[in-house]
Amino acid sequence: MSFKEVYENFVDLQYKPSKNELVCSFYIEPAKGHSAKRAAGAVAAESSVGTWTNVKGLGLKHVQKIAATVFDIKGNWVKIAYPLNNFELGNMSQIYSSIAGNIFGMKAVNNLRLVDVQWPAKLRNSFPGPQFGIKGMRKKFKIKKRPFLVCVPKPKVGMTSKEHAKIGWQVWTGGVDLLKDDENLASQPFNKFENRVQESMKQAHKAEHQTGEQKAGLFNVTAPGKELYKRASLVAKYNNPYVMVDLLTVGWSGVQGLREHCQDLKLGLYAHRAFHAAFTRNPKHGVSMLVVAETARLIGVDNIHIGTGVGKLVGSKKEVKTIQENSVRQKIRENKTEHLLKTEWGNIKPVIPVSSGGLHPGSVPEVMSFLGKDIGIQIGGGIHGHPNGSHDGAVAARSAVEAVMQGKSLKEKAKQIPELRVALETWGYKHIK
Ligand code: CAP
Ligand code: MG
Repeated sequence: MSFKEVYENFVDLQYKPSKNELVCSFYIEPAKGHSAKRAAGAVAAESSVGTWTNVKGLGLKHVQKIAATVFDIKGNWVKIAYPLNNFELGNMSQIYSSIAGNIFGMKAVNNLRLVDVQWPAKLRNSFPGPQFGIKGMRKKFKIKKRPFLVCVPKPKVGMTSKEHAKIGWQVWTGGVDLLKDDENLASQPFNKFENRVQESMKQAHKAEHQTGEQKAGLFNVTAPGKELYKRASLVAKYNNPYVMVDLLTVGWSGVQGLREHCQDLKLGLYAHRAFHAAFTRNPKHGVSMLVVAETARLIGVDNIHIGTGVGKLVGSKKEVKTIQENSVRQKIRENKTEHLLKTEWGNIKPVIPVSSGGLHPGSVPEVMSFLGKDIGIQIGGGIHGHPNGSHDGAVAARSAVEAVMQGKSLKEKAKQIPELRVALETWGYKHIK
C-alpha cells in the first residue's frame, strides 16, 4: 500500500461500531488537496495506531484490532470509533492524548473540533464520578430546592486574608452559601492559603451561628504536585466541606488524584474552568465545552462552571443549556442536528452546574428560567458592586433567588427588600456584556 493510501485505510463507511467502542463526533475542514475521506482517515490514524506513512507493524493483526475507524462522513461532520484497548481504563490524560492530541495540529486539516464523545460503559465505569452529586450537596447544606448562592470576593486578587475573610462575613450573613476563591487566587504573598482558610473559617462559623445556615469556603487548592493534596487536607482540618480547583490548569491527572484525596477527606470538589476558552471558544477548532464538562463529570467534580448565556463571557444559551442537561441527566438522546451523541451515565452522579460571569440580582430570574433550580449561581461584581457594599449586595442576590422560588417578580420583592431595589436601580434587569 502506498503511503498516500494509509490514511484512507482507516475509513470504512459500512462499519458499525460495537457498544464497547468510544465514539467521537468531529467537525472537520480538510486542507487543500485532501478529500474529507483522507483528512478524516488522517485523524483516525494519528489518534490511534497510524502515522503519515505505511509501516510494517500496521500489518500486525493485534495492531489492526485497535485501529480507529471513520464510519460516518456527512459534509464537515465525521464520526470515528475507537476500540476500547486504545485506552487505559481510568486514565483521562492518556485518553485525551489520543482523541484530543496531535490531531489538532495536522496539516491534513484546516480546522478540527471535537464536538462530543460517547463513553462506552466499561471506560465510563473506570471513573468515580461525583462523590456527592446534587442530592448529596443539598443534604450536606440542608438546601432543599433553591439554587446554591456562590460569591467571589472582588477585587479577585490583592486583598489580604483578613480583608478576604471580612468580605466572607459580609456576604455569608447576607445570604450567600459558598464563598469562592477567584480562579487566580492561590497562595500569593498578600493572601497565603493557610491564613485565608484560618481567617475565613472563623467568619464562616460566626456566620453559621448568626444565620442558622451552613456556610462554606471554596478554597482554591490549585498548586503543583503534593501541595494540591496538602492544601485539601488543611481545608478538611478546618472543618470546611469543600475545595475548589482550576480543573484545566491543574490538568486531568492532577484532578483525578485530588478527587481520590477528596473521597478520603469527604470533601466536595468544585471545578473552575479557567483556560477552557483557549480551545472551546472557536466553533470550528478545538474541543467543545460539552466534552470538557462530560470529562469533569467522569473524573468526579461536584460542581462545574457552564456559563450564563446572558452574561459577560461567551457561550450561547443553547450551548449552556446543552451542558446543563448533560451535567444533571442520566440519559441523553442523540441530537443529529447538532451532531451530539447518545450518552448513558449509568451510576455516575450528576454534577451541579454553576452559572457565573457578569451576573447580578437582576439576572437571576432569567438564569433560573432556562437552567432551573438545581444549579449554583455565582455572583461577584454583581454583589460587591452594590452601592451600599457587599452585605447589601448579598441580601439583594439572595432575595432575587427567593423571589423566583416564591413565584414573585423582583419588582414586587423589591418593595420589601430595599437592598434589592437599590440593586435593580443600579443594574436593572439587563445583562452585562
Ligand atoms: C465571575 C468570575 C468567574 C467567571 C468565570 C470572574 O466574576 O469570578 O471566574 O464567571 O467564567 O473572575 O470573572 P463576576 P465562567 O461574577 O464578577 O463576573 O463562569 O464562564 O467559567
Ligand atoms: Mg473568577
